[in-house]
Amino acid sequence: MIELFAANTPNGKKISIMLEEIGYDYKVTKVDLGKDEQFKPEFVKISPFSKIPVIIDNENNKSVFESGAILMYLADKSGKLYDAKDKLVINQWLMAQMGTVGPMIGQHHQFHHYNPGKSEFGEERYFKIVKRIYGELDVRLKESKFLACDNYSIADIATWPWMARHEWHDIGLKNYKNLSRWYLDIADREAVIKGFSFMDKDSKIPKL
Ligand SMILES: N[C@@H](CCC(=O)N[C@@H](CS)C(=O)NCC(=O)O)C(=O)O
Repeated sequence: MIELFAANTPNGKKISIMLEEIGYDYKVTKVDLGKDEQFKPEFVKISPFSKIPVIIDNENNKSVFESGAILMYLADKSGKLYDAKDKLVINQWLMAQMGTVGPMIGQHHQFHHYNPGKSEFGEERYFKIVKRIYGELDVRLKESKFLACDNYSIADIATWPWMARHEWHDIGLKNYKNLSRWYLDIADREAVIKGFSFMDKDSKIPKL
């Protein structure tokens, strides 16, 4: 049994989707970020930067923080979605999500969605960066079925939940043919549908 500490955000959904994909039993503990629960001392012990997601593996009592590290841990443990022959390329696309896709889209959410009108500079800067990321992902997905290789992997699981907020981005996912094809293919997976609604049973994946 895995205990998942999370909130209903793209970083949280990466892990619920992964747990559904590998078919593990898991229990979700909600960390209410609006109530600053991430700063509670008992949570900081397992999450030194006070961020979700975190897991505790009850089999060995280990805790893991950072979504990329959690995905690698669960992939290694289950032997799924992280093929040894593709590891080098999967690592690159996973790290690109962790270092670029997530942080930049996260800033775009802050300026464009949550705080419009507060900073013209911030809105323009992150709109432009995220638009560029859409284009770059589209180019990659023209040459490759999935982000890292021909097989669905933890790199796709890390990136997809960020694109599932495409309605907030106002960039027009449907105009990016290859990115749309990848997005919709993954959106149809049973594990993704279940993992997406892990905190809100009524939530539906947005289509194009
Ligand atoms: N690099 C981290 C980022 C996690 C992250 O930014 N989590 C956000 C929610 S999506 C959070 O916990 N924010 C609370 C805070 O910073 O106080 C990861 O991928 O796990």
